[in-house]
Amino acid sequence: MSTYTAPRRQWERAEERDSAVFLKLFSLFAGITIPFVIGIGAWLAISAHDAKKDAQAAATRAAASPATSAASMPGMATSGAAAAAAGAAAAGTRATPSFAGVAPANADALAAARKAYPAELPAAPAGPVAVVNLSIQHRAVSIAPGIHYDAWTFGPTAPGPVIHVREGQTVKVVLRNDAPMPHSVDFHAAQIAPNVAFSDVMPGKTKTFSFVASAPGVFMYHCGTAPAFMHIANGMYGAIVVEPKNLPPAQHEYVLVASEWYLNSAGLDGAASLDLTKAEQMTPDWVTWNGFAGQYKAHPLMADPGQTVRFWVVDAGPSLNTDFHVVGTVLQRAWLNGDMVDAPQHEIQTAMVPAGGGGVFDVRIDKPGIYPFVSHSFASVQMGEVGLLNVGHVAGTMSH
Ligand SMILES: [Cu+2]
Repeated sequence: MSTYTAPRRQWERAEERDSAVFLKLFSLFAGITIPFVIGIGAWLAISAHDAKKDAQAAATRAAASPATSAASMPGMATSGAAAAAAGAAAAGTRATPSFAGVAPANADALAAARKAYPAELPAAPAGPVAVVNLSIQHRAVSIAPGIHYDAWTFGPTAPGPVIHVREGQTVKVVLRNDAPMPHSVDFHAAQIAPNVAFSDVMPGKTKTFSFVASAPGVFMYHCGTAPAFMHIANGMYGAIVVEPKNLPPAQHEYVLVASEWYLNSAGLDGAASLDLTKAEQMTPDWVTWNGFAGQYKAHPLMADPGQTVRFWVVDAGPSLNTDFHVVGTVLQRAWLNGDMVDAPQHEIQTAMVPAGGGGVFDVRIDKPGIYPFVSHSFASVQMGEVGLLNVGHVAGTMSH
């Protein structure tokens, strides 16, 4: 017992001594640091006040003289509205109100008269090398009936052209920048050093790089110039199909690229630009298949009963996923995530296609009718991500 007690008392005494020393040291430390901390606090308060004043002044300047502000920001929007939005965001102001569903009185006539983005998968070039020419442009595009947007594009449309190659082909990309600011292209199908291949191309310049399309599936390509978020939101994306060997045949193959649009105005009278705050909050005005709300309602995709229809789906985002679903059937084959190395899954009701990802889906419909294809995340349908597959060339339409 004694052999146990004595060491314990020694330990207690040692602790008391340590406590006394600690209290002295703490008093000394506090005496030095508390006034210092108070001083830092006061300095931070003054700095925050100054920063707020600076941000407000910057926002006012951006709104007053948008073109100059945009030009002074490398990699940022050249449009005044986007620059103003960036300035406003710095000041902590809010996004513009929603313009979802805004439509002129003649919206149906405009939708019918407009030629739809071609969803049919184009043929893959023959030979070992597929040459892909992409020209980058800044141009106004139409994203819904009567709604215009100042887009940045690959080619004349957003999305850019559908690229179709075969597994194992070498893809030679020739990228020409006809826009007034740096841009680039990032191919998700490539396995390549991105700092070299995907680097910026200056206005008026061309760059060439090649990669071997060794991974089959359907992939996104997009501008990767910083901030890539803004470049994608402005329309710089498209789909590349890398067709695997020994794929079961399909009578119709359609490519669908989903994306969201975030507008700083309705886009009815003049073209809208990006509302960056709205994009950051992921509250789009429009969500589209192939860049135009509801275009395959006015111009349905066609098939005959009993035919296999293959959908090659990419979700370009920039931020929302697509939950692919065809009303009135199931996805008989579903290559989820665009994985075409492994066998597909079967009889799926809804398949998620993530932002920046793809999926390949076969349906075979025996009964004539009109079958909507949607994102079953239904807010996106409300904002335009809906089209129709007309099986058997039947009359009529269907809303969803
Ligand atoms: Cu770009």
